[in-house]
Amino acid sequence: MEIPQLMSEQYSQARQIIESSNDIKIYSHIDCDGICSGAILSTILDRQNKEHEIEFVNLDVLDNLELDHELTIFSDLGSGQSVDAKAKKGQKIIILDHHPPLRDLDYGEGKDYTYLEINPLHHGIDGSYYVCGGGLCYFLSKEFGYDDLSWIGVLSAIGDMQNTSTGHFEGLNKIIQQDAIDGGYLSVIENDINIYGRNTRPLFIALSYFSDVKLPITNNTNETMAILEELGIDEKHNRKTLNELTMEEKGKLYQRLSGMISKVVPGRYVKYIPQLIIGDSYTFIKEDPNSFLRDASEFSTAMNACGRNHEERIAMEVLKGDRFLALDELETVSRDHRRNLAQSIEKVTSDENSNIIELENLQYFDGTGIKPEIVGTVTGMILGYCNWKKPVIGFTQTDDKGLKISLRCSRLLSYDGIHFGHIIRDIASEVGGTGGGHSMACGAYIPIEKKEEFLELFNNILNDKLTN
Ligand SMILES: [Mn+2]
Repeated sequence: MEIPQLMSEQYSQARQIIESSNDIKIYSHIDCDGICSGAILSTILDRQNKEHEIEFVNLDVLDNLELDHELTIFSDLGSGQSVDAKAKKGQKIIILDHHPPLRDLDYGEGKDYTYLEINPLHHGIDGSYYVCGGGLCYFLSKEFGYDDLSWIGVLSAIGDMQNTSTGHFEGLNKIIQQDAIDGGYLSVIENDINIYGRNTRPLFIALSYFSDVKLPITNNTNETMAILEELGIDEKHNRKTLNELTMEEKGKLYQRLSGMISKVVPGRYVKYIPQLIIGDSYTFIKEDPNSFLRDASEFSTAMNACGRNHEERIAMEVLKGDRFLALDELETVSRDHRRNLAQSIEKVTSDENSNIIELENLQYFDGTGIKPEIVGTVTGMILGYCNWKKPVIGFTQTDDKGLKISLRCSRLLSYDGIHFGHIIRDIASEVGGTGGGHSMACGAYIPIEKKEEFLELFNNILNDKLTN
């Protein structure tokens, strides 16, 4: 895939708009993709000697926003919000977003302010798999000649889970990946074993988190240690990590894992087993070999930890190159975040029978007291304690009127064609809320009194959709 002609013309317009502006504000999203987007834009403006402000925000602050700057840039958000409702004559707006756009490509024509929206969906490119916010910002940096930011584009796509359905990058993401490889920033091992924590987590622990299917090793480090010993991979239990394994050892591990999985999954899922274990791995080769920044997945987790704890600036400074003060702060945020998650999980799982409630087609838990920002991550980790054949839903209160809902499910359900992001969007709007997201990781906000109705609708809509 190449950048379509019209889109590359938009990039050269974006460059001209930036070059002709001096008073600039950036709004970007609070997740890994949004933080990467902000870091790329901020780096471009630094190098152009352009004063700028940057703010990381949730989507809900964007409608009817007061625009106080000559140029306002929106990244990883903006396409789905009416960000120009209060645009004044002569002001300029650039949007770089991959979410479904509300407005057409020619929307800016005939306005008394400048409106430029770069969205892959306007050019027939899927924004879930082929390019995300950080990637769109990278192509802008490339327009300025700053190819060295390619690795941040790769990181954003990992954070945005653009590779989850195939285990590889495709479309425009493939161009970014190649730029990062050519620039000497990235090494990719194709069809590697793909278990989270490759660089810093001992393999016997990493394997125990396997939760797409309930296996003997799930949440059981005695079992993972026994298997690694039996396979001759980690006989002395010296906390080997996945990236220390030889190809031969990885081969043995693959055989064992796929054997275990094929024993427990229904026949229709067997063809998806390789996708659960295999995927390309991404190493940032300029990072310290022992650092969590070295593996793209672990790096993106740290970015998200900052987003969840409103410390986006720390994450951005690390991306912009600060590997001293900001990196120390990043480690502290990550550590506190992990402790917070562990405590929340302990609370939900301590009395398993009463806290996780199983319905015919789904299971849920009341996560009251868990911060709304982390309930999604917690829900994902709870999956390992649940029936993997059904999605798991976690609830927590946002205030006295609202509930935040998060849903996570086994990748097998999404490979099988269920898109929970679409389902949750429809059901949330049916009960007067909003929702959406990825096929296997999504969420919603609903009025607190609609909880029972939401669960009932959700349970019913899944009739005949799941293999129980
Ligand atoms: Mn995004």
